[in-house]
Amino acid sequence: MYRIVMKIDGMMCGMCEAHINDVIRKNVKDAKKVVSSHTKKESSFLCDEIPDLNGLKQAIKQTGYEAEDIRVETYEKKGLFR
Ligand SMILES: [Cu+2]
Repeated sequence: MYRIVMKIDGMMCGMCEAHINDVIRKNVKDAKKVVSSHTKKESSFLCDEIPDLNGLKQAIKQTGYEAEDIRVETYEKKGLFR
């Protein structure tokens, strides 16, 4: 699995967080644990395959926000199979 972490500019409140979460869910079909924080100016989610990050960036831009930095980390599920 991968964890995608994005720095988002323009989020001011919980509504903005919900907007970004919607954009992520619409553009990344297998996105899980979608979380956005306007205080951290950051959104993150888990996915099995690395999605089209450029497309996601564009979709976020069209919603009125700016994804400035997108980071891909490998993510290991811990403890699920024990
Ligand atoms: Cu807002």
